[in-house]
Amino acid sequence: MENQSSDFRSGVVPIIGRPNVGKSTLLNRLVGEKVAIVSPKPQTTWSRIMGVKTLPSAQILFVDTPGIHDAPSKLNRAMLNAAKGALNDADVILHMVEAPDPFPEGEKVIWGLLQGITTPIILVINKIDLRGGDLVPENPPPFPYTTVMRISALVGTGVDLLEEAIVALLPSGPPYYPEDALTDQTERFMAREIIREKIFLLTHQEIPYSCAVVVEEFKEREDGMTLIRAAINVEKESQKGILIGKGGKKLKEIGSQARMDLEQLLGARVYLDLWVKVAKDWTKKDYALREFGLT
Ligand SMILES: Nc1nc2c(ncn2[C@@H]2O[C@H](COP(=O)(O)OP(=O)(O)OP(=O)(O)O)[C@@H](O)[C@H]2O)c(=O)[nH]1
Ligand SMILES: [Mg+2]
Repeated sequence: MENQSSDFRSGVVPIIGRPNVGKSTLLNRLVGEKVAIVSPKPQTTWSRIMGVKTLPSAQILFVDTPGIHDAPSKLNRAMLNAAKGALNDADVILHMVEAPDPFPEGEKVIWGLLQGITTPIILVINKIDLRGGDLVPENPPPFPYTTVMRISALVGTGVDLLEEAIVALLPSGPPYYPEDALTDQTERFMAREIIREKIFLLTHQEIPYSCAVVVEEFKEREDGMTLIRAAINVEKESQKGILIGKGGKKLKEIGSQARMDLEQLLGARVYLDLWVKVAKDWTKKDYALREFGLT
């Protein structure tokens, strides 16, 4: 490979943190493309998502993870395992917190996970664009970080400096992926995620957390159109009604917004067929989590 030389650096860099602190926003900003879905609701990300950044002298494999918090449900446990799993084989870890209150009570869970890990850990204080975000916390973080960086993933402030700090900590090594690679996700997986994002943006309360999207068919037709058929599994009949909406309006809106994003992603016209079915109490069943690709 062209940029392979003895001083090339490469490594795996997971981004962990509580829900909603801006991990997926940072991943997209670093990679320069939208590879992870983002919403104002906590627990948007349910699985690990890799984003590849290739620089002239380094390749960084960022790994976005589900937000870490203490909750007993099976789905949350699966999400926690996905986040924990990303810490294995990491070369540098980013622990993201948010300004203006970077160290709430919930942060203890994460410090517990990081205890004893010898990999360099960067504390990334995000959202410094918010009111009060420029204030430096009075007490130093109660954890021995390698370094502390302050950024706004949304605006871009400090992101270049963060990238430099990461590269400086990476080991020497060849690139893992071709230089134009952005992610290791399949188009099928990205289709699932895009549909989930629209559900997170357009529905409320427990609905987004009760929807498991399964892409059942993904086919490029001879006329150049891509046919995508996906089932949205909800936990109970009443949620089905809410998701479909009056006269099918809500589901249509989800479908049309998802279709627009999919067409942009695939560079092709998309026929998106969404249907809703009830998989009773799926969030409580191990086999359902497995079947829906969440464990
Ligand atoms: N003001 C401001 N908002 C931000 C910033 N970064 C992210 N956000 C917003 O914070 C919300 C959550 O962002 P996400 O990137 O989905 O957060 P996350 O940590 O991936 O969340 P989970 O996947 O739920 O764990 C979204 O509304 C973002 O637009 C930032 O730097 N400044
Ligand atoms: Mg996320």
